[in-house]
Amino acid sequence: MKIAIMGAMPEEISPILEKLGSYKTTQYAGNKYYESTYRGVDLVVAYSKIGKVFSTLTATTMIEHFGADRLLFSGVAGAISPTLKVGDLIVATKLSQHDLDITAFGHPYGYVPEGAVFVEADKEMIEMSKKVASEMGKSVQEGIIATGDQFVANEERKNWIGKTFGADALEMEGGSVAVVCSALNIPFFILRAISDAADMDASFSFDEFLESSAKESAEFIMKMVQSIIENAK
Ligand code: 3QA
Repeated sequence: MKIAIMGAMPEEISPILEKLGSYKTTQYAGNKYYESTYRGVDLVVAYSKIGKVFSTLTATTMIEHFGADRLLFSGVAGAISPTLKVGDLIVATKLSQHDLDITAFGHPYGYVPEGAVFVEADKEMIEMSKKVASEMGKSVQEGIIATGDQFVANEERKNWIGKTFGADALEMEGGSVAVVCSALNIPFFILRAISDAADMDASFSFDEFLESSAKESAEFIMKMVQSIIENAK
C-alpha cells in the first residue's frame, strides 16, 4: 500500500509534513514530492500548485511515477451551501468541472464526449470518514464539489455553480484529481475545510482563514490515513 496525500498550496500540506517529521524530498516535473513511512505504510505527499492543470500533473505523477494506490486530497474551499461556515469540513461525494463548456453543441455544462459531468469519490473512504468524524467528535458534511480554474469571489457566479451542478462547495483542483484517479482506477477521497463563501469578501476571508482551515482539513486527513492503515491490518 502506498498512500498519496496531496494539496494545492504549501499551506495545505505543511501541517501534514510537520506531523510526519522526517521524509525524503524528490524534485520531479517542477514539484517537490515528500516520501515517508507512517505506521509502517508508505506515503507520498505533495502540493501541486493551483488549478486543474497542475493538480492533474501532480495526481498523475503520484500514481504513475511514485506508485500510489490511493489518493487523499486535503485543502480549503469556498462554500456555496449556506450551511457550510468557515472551518467546516466537506467530504466530496462527487465532483464536476464548472468551467468546462461545450454547451454550444447541446451538451450539458461540465460534459465532454466520453467524459461525465460528475466523477464519484470512493464510497468506502466516505463511509470511513463518518466513523472518523464521530471518533473525533466533529461533524462533516457530504456534498458535491465543483472545480474550475477561477477563484470565485462573486455571488452570481457562485449561485450559478450551485444551481447548475447542485454543488455545495467550490475549489480549483478536486474535479481534475477525480478525473485522473477514476481513469487510473485509484480510489480517492477529497476533503476540504471552508475558508470563505466565494462572495465579494472571499479574498479577505481566504487570506484570514487559509492557514487555520487548511489545518482542520489536514488533521482530519491524518486520522483518515490512520483509519485506512488500521483497516488494512
Ligand atoms: C485559491 C486556492 C486554490 O488552490 C483553490 C484555494 C478556496 N476558496 C475558493 C474560492 N474559489 C475557488 N477556489 C477556492 N483553493 C487560490 S487563489 C489565492 C492565491 O494566493 C480553494 C478555494 N472562492 C496567493 C497569494 O497571492
